[in-house]
Amino acid sequence: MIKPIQSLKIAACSIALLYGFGSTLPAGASADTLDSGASVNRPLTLWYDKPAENWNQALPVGNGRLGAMIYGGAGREILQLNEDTIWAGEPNNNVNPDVAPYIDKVNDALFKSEFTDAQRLADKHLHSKTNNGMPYQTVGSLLLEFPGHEDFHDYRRELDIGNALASVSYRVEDVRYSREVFSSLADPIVVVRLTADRPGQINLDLSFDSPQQHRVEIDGKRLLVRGRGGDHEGLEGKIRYSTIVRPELEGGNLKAKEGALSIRSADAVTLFIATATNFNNYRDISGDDRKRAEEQVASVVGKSYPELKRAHTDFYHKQFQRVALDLGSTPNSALPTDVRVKRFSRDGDPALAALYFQFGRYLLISSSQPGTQPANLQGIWNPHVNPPWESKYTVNINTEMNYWPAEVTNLSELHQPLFSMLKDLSVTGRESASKIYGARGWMMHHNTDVWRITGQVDPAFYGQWQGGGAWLSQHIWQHYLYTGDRAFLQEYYPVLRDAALFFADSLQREPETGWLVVAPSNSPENAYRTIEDDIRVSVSAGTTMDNQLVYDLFSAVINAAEILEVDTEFAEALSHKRDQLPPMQIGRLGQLQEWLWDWDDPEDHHRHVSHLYGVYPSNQISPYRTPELFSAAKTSLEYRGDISTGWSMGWKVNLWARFLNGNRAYKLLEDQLTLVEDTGKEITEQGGTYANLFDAHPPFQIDGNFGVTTGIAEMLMQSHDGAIHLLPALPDAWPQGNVRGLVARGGFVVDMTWNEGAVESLTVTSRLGGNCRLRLPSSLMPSGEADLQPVARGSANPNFFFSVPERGKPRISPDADIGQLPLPQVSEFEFTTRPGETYQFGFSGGEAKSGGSL
Ligand code: FUC
Repeated sequence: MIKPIQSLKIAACSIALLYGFGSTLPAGASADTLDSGASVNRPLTLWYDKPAENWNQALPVGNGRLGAMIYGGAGREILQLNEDTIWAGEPNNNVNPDVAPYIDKVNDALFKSEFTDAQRLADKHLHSKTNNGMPYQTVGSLLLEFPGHEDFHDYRRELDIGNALASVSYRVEDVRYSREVFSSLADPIVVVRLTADRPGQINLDLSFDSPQQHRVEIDGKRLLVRGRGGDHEGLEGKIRYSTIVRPELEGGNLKAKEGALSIRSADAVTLFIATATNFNNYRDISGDDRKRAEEQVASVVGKSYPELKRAHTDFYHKQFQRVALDLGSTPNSALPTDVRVKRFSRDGDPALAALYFQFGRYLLISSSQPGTQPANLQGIWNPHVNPPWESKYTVNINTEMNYWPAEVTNLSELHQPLFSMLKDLSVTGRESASKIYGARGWMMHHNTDVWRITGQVDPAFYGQWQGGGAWLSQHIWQHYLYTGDRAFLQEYYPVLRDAALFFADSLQREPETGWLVVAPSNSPENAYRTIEDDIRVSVSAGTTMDNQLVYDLFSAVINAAEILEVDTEFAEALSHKRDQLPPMQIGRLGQLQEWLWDWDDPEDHHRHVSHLYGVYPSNQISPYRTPELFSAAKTSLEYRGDISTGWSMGWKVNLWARFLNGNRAYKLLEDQLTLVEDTGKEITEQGGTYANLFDAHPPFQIDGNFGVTTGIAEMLMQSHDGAIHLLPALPDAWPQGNVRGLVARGGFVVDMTWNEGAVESLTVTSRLGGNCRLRLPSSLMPSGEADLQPVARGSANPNFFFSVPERGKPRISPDADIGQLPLPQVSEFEFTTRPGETYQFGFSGGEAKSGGSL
């Protein structure tokens, strides 16, 4: 039986007492709030005692497609709005065919070790001549002015991520005003509800503003905005959008005045906010935005506010409530969220770590639903027309990181927008494969946008990287490993196969070693030398990350072809080529080499840790199977250091979890949960967390949220290395807790409690059946409902979903001194499961703390 931790329950009650819920909330507002169960859900709430002063303090709501940032001002509310298909420009691909002849020239220079010349050539020729991708853009902002509310008191605003509801509540004199906002997961609109605890008190002026080209019309009793996406880098803005704001009044009256709506003396007001565009898909923008927006509003007219809210929260609960996490609680749980972040590393606040974990799941639910665009660099939340990095899809880490939580945190269907994008890219990417590299299949470089561009973006230093298709396609295979969904695999197999076909056609033979390498490419965004006149050299052949990516891609296709009983010869050809990829190499410093040659600099603290892809998200490097590589990879990460951009620290939480070092993973979590005040657009390499819990690169970038969410899951459970490893990297800071609903490969759902650092009870629900193998500290003895068999260390797991790669021996520099890492002593047990069955276990044994400080 899974028992809730008593102290957590007590803490939740004491927060309620401290802040007097029920006693201070007005009757009008609390009815709705209490109705949703929010008041009993305090651990899942972000809250603040003053309005947001900037965007990074405002609170996000979203339904995958429509987003809003809520500032919560008393006299003036700003709802900054987004719709996920509002981008600048028009259908296009930025492939530059003139690049083609220079690919061989750059490779010739690389293979003659003329690296600086190779970079010069690449800088001059290897770039798009049309554009570097289009920016994702805001709709604009709905402004709500409440005359006379400048003097307010008893203020509170919050985001209840247990119910996906934002709210604001305050008093002016003795009247309490309340607002509730959500972006409906059940209906195509954002809903705002305004109430007061006395009748006739709602006075409101509604207007709209936007940095986009737009016009505002008063259309009867509604605001109608007609806007267009921007022109950018020579492309005309051809996205058209319509936003309709329809107020529903209870009592009072509404008048139009100078582009605004004026509401007086209402008892309550509900706003329906719809936004639609003409976007059908990346090559078809012939939709009727106005008609769509009208239909969206029409679909909710006649529905009451409680009805709309209930439909939304019911939908949300079905996804969100699949996972629960308790890490314990301290008095800091009762503080406003920004204060908690400020104090996290000083005081410890396990409930904030759990909140941050769940906030990542909230953000994925709110920014990526089947049928929407995938979450971009800012998810769906962006106030700019020209945001940092255009808020596109950067695929040399960031987009992948956005989807790391999807499977393990039980939100598998939210992966779908990424798969749809992959289908598009497998079409547009044929152009870059054929016109630039003369290859079949498809490929992309390090960026794309809503138009699915696949040419080089930015100067060659960044843009000449060929691994986009190889990395993104891994998600297809990973989804299969978690779900066993053969029909899905069949549907997406062509995308996977053709990503591999590109590399099968384009790998180059490195003359000195005879290995097959990707060239010209780079180890994302990192230089291996800097020449005096300021030329930084990144362009290279056979980087470790590319080798690892192609290895995994080929392996996935070989396995998929076998499962689907297709393409036997192609799979054999891939297998032959896979054998000729460079091995991983351990360099003179005992480090995992980042490049083909031993160029690593121990002073290099670059944010990207690309060669550690083999540790996470891949499983090519393992403590028990490849101890030398494991040690070398760890040495590389030590050299890289901890503090970095938000997403880099998010990656490192996962990496330290995979290095079975819970305390170091926790240290990175502390680094990430460091409050960053809004610094405008300043871009630095010291990240952290904004007051609203958004990841600060800085500036805001959502990947860090998703990276840390996954990292926390990896600290508690891992399934990449042949078994389900329970509590592989539990930090000393979380001696007791419980988690419900994490998903392991093979479709095993894991619930467990732990105490004094050791797992105490475990429930495994098997979705697919098959062999379930558990890895535990050797001092623990499991017992339970199933016939548990001890397993000899190193024996293969008969469950296919737990297959591990056989990567071959690394090459080791004669100068390398590879220390023997002490590994935790673990034992493995396995049992046979049937689909849909649940199995419970208890554990006996002593001081069983696992993975705190390897
Ligand atoms: C990559 C990273 C940057 C930033 C950008 C969006 O280029 O190196 O740090 O995250 O993507």
